[in-house]
Amino acid sequence: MDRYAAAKSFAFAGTVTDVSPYGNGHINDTYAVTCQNGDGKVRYILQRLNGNVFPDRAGLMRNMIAVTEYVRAAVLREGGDPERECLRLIPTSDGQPYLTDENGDVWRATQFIENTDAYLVADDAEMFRDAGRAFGKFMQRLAGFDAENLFEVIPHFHDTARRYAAFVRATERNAAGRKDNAAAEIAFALARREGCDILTEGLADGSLPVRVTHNDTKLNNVLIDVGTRKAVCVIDLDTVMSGSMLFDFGDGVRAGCSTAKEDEKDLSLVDFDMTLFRAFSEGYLAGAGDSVTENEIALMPAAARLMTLECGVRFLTDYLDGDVYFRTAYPEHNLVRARTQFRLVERMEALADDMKTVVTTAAIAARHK
Ligand code: ADP
Ligand code: GN1
Ligand code: MG
Repeated sequence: MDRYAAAKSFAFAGTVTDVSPYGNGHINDTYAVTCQNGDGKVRYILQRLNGNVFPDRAGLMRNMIAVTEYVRAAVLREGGDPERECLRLIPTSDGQPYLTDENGDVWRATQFIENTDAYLVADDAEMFRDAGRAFGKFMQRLAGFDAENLFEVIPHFHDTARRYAAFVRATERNAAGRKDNAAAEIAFALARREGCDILTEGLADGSLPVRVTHNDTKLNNVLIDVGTRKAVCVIDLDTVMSGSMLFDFGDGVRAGCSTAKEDEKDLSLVDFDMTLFRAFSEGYLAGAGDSVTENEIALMPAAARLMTLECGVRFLTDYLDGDVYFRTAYPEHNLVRARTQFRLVERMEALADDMKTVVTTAAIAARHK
């Protein structure tokens, strides 16, 4: 089904006049739908879910329905505006929460949260602090949600050891014949395999609490108000599953503390920004509330490095496999992305002591509020 036919199947206000590709997500096909409603225009977000990445989209949508209902109730209790602070699914014209077309593709629609933007790089530390607060708050709002009720959309999503095993298999398969082009990056990754199970081990032995986490906390998965520059709404709920707070904190740092875009080709522009790290750490802890444990705090710097390494390994794996997972714009795209991640890992290794000091200070500040 094409995007116009899909858009016309939803219970939008008014008549669909435009359906255009929107945003910078790597996974789903996202469109902005414009509808003419009387004299005004209303916009919606329409997405075709990636069936390769999400084989069980019915389970994914059950999660999304349950999570958005739960977050909406929390926003209402706090006196907030659920229309802006929480995604709302728009049903199809025949009252279904999403559409399955004749090819088996799954489409969903939500309200378009206007006057917001999704940023690839933070404009400044205050914006990034508030993004951190929003992601921490997201987890805090879901603290009472029973993780047992969540379907495991992508099993072992942040199991770095398994990501490494898949990576090693990809180097052996060399499916796209690209192994020689990536020799330096492969060596970089292999040299850092040890200790990659600290978070999964912590969850397994109970030294890290199992929480409901977002699992994809990159900066462009939180919408920022273009006027106030405050974080308005956490989006991209596809990977909400049980996990560690450190997945969310670490991935947020990975994505947002770089001085350059995730796919910057000029590595001399890619550095780890300690001011942004301080801001995100403070924001995240303030949002997450009192339940954060000492052990979680102690592992925050290591988690930032590990989630960055993991993401680099995933990009490199996809490069070796021939770009079968992440959306790419050119043949070297995944290799370029892996390089920026590995550059950040190197910088975090050099800055490890400073990162510890920042987190310790941020944790003390959060406790004294
Ligand atoms: P993906 O899984 O492909 O990353 P996302 O759900 O993150 O898909 O959506 C991709 C982009 O679309 C976001 O980064 C954001 O720019 C935009 N977007 C998604 N939902 C909304 C919304 N409700 N209102 C405004 N923009 C949105
Ligand atoms: C993907 O969906 P998106 O573009 O927000 C990926 C994340 C990666 C990220 C890297 C379901 O996020 O895990 O960290 O790209 N999402 C999925 O940019 O694999
Ligand atoms: Mg996204």
